[in-house]
Amino acid sequence: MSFDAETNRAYIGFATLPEQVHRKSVKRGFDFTLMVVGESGLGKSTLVNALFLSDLYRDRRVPDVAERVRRTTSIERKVMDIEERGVKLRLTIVDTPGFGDALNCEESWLACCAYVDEQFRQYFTDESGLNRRNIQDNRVHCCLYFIPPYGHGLRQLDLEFMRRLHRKVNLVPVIAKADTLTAAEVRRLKERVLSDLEEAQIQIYQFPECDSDEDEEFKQQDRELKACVPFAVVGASTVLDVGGRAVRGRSYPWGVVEVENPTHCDFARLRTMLVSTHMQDLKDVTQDVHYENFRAQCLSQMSLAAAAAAAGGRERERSKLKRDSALEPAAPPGDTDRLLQQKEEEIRRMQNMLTQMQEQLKAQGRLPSPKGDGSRDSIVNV
Ligand SMILES: Nc1nc2c(ncn2[C@@H]2O[C@H](COP(=O)(O)OP(=O)(O)OP(=O)(O)O)[C@@H](O)[C@H]2O)c(=O)[nH]1
Ligand SMILES: [Mg+2]
Repeated sequence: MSFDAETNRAYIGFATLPEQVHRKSVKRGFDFTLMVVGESGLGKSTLVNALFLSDLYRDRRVPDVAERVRRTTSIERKVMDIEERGVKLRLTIVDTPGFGDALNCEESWLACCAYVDEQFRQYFTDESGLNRRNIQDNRVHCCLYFIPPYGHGLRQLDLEFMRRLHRKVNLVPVIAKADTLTAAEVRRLKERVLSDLEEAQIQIYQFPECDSDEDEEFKQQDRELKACVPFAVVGASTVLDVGGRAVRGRSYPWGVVEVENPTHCDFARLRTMLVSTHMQDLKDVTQDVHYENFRAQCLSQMSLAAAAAAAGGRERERSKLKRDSALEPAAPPGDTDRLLQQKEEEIRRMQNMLTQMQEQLKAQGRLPSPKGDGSRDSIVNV
């Protein structure tokens, strides 16, 4: 036990627990998986590059029209290790080029759904295995769904995708290429998207309630964040010189749209949410809600399968018994006949003996009366 001179009190030392956890987590590093889904050309890759200051899609080849008509949604996984002030983050980006490209895009969601499930299944298998300590978590922690800016709300394709995935993954809808809309149009589209989601009963990622003891600045930031869902974003891969400042943006004849300027679009808020404030909550919800759902389903399927197997086993046992008993009469016919013959032989011999005895008694004049005593009856009954 030590003595704290500042507070003049004895202390045990567990106040350093947060530092221990911090040190351990930093040493281990963090992982996060982000999935980006949306029609081709909506700016998914450009946004990812801008979000993580990377150039992940350098050697990308844009498929021609004929190829895109036949195309099905493919899944492209890229992993990058980033480090910032000694903190390591292993970021996995799951891109879905080809989503909604094909002429018949009814089942565009299938590949994404299968991917999300597969990661859950892998985690479930690893967790039940021997090497539980070094599990690689590839579960999708967040899915950015890109809504086109030119429609009037959500289309059937958008609704279908979200309906299939909202119980599996944290959905964060974003309005793509918001620079193509006026401020009023952005507002209208956001309202429309929210009402479409509510009508379709689709549950997007809910930000956790802000603690009442948080400071006012944090609460204000939290309110602003919640108010701008779905995030209207602009992506750009070029860095421009604006009044001596280097900014990532898009240059138009009438001016520059600055990607990170919060008065131009919600890009900066989205990045703050994803990276600085809610990354851990997105992971927690994935673990506690979505993965738990998957795990519960798996376990109930497994117990159903076990019950069916046990019932099948009992049934098999019963029919085997039936089969065996049905087989019994057909047992070697020679044996049964021989047994019957032996019995008949014995009875006949005893009857002969009885007849002889009766004749002897008759000859001696000592035959009992017809009502007789028990002994006779008992002889006849043999
Ligand atoms: N106006 C505008 N154009 C953008 C924006 N973001 C990207 N673009 C442009 O849109 C085109 C397609 O961008 P990508 O990022 O390749 O689109 P994608 O969604 O990854 O497309 P696929 O990989 O085919 O699914 C490029 O020419 C980008 O420069 C944006 O916010 N506004
Ligand atoms: Mg792309």
